[in-house]
Amino acid sequence: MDYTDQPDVRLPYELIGSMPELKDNPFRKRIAEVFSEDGEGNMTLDDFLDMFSVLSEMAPRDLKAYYAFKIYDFNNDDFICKSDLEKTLNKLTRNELTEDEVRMVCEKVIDEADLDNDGRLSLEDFQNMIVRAPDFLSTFHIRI
Ligand SMILES: [Ca+2]
Ligand SMILES: [Ca+2]
Repeated sequence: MDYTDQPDVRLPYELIGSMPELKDNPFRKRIAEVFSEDGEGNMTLDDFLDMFSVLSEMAPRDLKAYYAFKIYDFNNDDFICKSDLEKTLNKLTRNELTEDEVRMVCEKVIDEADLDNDGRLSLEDFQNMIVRAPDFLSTFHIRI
């Protein structure tokens, strides 16, 4: 693929989501949305390169944490609230947990990570959680 003469060409999500690096990732659609300029998963070449540099093993943890936060913030309101967490968990576990189990885990996560007690996770809460639990990002399959 040579896009050098056509910098505005976008790679459609259908193509991105079916790449071997992403096709088994339950967050592929969200990942593509977060990194695409149009927010719908269709990527310019720049979007595409950004995505791969963040997902690579070389990317600094803070950068990964920042994008993980955006990926889990499904409704894009800059907080991870209970419903975002429930969606995240359901995807991670491929819907193998019961509703009660999901609710319990979400409550526990918010309980432990919500440092300013507003019932939801800001980027700062989330980053603190990752510092305390460095396995978090790999457990949560953000590595590709
Ligand atoms: Ca949110
Ligand atoms: Ca909070």
